[in-house]
Amino acid sequence: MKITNAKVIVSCPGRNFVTLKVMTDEGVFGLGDATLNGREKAVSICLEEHILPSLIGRDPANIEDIWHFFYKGAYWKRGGVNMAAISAVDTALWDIKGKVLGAPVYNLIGGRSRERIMVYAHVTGRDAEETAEQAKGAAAAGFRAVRIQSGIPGIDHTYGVPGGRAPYEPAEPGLPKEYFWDTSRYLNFIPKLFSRVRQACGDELHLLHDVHHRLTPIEAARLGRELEPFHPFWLEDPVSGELQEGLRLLRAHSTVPVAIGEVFNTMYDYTTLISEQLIDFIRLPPAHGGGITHALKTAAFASAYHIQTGYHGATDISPVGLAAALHCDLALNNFGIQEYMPHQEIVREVFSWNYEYRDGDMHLAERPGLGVEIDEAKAKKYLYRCASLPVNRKMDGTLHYW
Ligand code: EZ4
Ligand code: CO
Repeated sequence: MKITNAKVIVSCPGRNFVTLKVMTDEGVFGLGDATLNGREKAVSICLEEHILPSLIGRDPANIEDIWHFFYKGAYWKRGGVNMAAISAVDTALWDIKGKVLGAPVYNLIGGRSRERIMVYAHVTGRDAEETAEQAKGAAAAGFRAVRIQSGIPGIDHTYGVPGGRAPYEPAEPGLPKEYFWDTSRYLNFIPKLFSRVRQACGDELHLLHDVHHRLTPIEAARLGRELEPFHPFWLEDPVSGELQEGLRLLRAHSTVPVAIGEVFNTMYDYTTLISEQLIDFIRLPPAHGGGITHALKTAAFASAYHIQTGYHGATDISPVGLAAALHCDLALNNFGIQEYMPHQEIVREVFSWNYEYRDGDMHLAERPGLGVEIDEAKAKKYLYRCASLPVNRKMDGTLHYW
């Protein structure tokens, strides 16, 4: 069997998605998600100019060899753009393998380890009161885990909280918007938010929160310690993850579980974090972390240290990328939880998929390969639109992490 052709499909049904389609001489094709929010064109050019010409002619069965050809062969290893491109190739090859063998991908990587995949919902409010109400509503609708993000007194715009009624979407049309941030107001507010939500929802609902990289290690330690009475399921990206050793400080002061790595791109970003047990959940999803091949290795490394998966699943992961995560979620013993942020209805015009949300869990239907389809004619109708993630400044204008 040979790869005869491959193409990159850039489409914008409500938001931009970059999808790779790999075709073979036997008519079987595979899909991979190459979406990197705000850097879509960089990944599509990387694929078209630097990767696909060397992919054509290879046997799609040899996934491990092809992975290493593009990883080691790039010479400039790692990096978000390169790894998003490699992830898409890898995912498409697993899709092909599943279709050729007539098996869902999860059956090729160990089979079902569980009946269902616990997901967490996104709960937001303009203030603590509204967030608590929304959390109660999500629990009543069947969710057993919710991520709580709230407007903060004295800060005009907060990460994760939509301005109007539309669902939250991180990238906004045009060039990056600039927002303002105040760490001390944030730190004073979040324990009050947790207290209010616990009061409204009781003890059982799992509560998660995304700090979105904004604290220093010692600030994160303070927050972790102050949240302990409310036993969060996790604190996500409490610090920007570049300084892995920084997490030692948080660990020394708090038992709050920590999730890190949605902006990472290989297991090497995790070596200190995992081997010193400085975190509890890995966030790096197959779509950005080297596809299914490398995600399995990262998960195996984590499993030796009692660390679980909690894959990133925001709307900038396409249905193809989310399906790749769900196959791993179903098969891995050290699965923890899966993020679920539903795509807009319009996304169904272009993609169809085999996963379904029901009663707090995601369920995967048994279809060969990944189980996701793309309608190329419809995809063409939705032209790429420039959109950017915002930047954040401290109140005095200093550029900070967003
Ligand atoms: O800001 O995916 O946990 N989820 C997140 C996301 C990220 C976006 C960036 O593209 O942090 O909302
Ligand atoms: Co996050």
